[in-house]
Amino acid sequence: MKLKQLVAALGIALVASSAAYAQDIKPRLIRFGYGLVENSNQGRAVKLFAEEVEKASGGKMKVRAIGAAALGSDVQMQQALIGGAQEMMVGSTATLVGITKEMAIWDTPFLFNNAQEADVVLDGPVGQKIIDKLQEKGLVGLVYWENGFRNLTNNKQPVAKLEDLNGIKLRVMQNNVFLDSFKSLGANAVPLPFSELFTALETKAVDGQENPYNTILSSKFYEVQKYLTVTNHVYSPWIVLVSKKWWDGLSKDERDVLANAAKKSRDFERKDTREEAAKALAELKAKGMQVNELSAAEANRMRSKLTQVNASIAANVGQDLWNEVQAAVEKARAS
Ligand code: TF8
Repeated sequence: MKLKQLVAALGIALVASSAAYAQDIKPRLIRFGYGLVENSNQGRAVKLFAEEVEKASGGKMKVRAIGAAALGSDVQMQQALIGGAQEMMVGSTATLVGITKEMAIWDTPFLFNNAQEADVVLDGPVGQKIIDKLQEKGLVGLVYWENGFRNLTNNKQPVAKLEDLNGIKLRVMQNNVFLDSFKSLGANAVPLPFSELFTALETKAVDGQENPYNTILSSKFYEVQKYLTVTNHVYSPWIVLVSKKWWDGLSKDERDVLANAAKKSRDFERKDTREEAAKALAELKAKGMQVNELSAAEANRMRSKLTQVNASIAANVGQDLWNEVQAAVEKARAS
């Protein structure tokens, strides 16, 4: 090798190694917990997130995805993140209300008319403002995913009118808005973690529950629930969370890897969820569920009962934030 070539080769080697060093990334193991099964919209998106993180970090950051609530219910995992015993999770915003009261805004019945409105508001400034509130509680929120529009199932009778809910023992998420909403509909609302729901339905400890079609399908609720009523009573987001204790020890590059992978997972998850939801109702019927739609009159009666909780949500999250969200929804609706 001539001297000139040697110098050139050395130069290339130097540039290459400094590029690797420019990325300040250490070997990291990320325990990422979630509540649904692996073969669900949630599980598929966690898998994509894990792949993106590994790719972008040159294999240094490894995500160990742990589904089916094997690390605990949403509430238990949130506490593990706050304490620093677990790095990441995805779960419902509804179960965060006890930690960050502003999250209750996403429990507002009929807040969004469609998923596009939800995307614009959740990804916009007010969605970010609510995510930022988590920091003082020891959590970092990265992105919202779609859980989806919730629908009612039960094992007692078809719910065609408001009165049909009387006395139905209905599992709700561990959250006062959901508790109050379904009590005001006349149901006997029982808060339970999702991880206990299938067994509670199977053993008839509760008669019914409410969740998006995707979850009714992936969690096999059709095996233990006969009737499905199309109510679309609320749009539930999921939120991807990081332990702030752990996050604070990461480099800027490591944080960027997570934030970018989270955005990719969000786009993938929403598309996947919507495609699945579009087919899920037919599948649930094929599995034997009896599906009914509410008449316009009954839907309105339910709607007016459910929206009675709006004033208390506004009082809890603060009137200013409530107004800001309403304005953002109106803007999204008009665009
Ligand atoms: C519920 C939620 C659940 C989520 C999931 C376990 O009914 O809709 O789907 O919390 O992350 O609890």
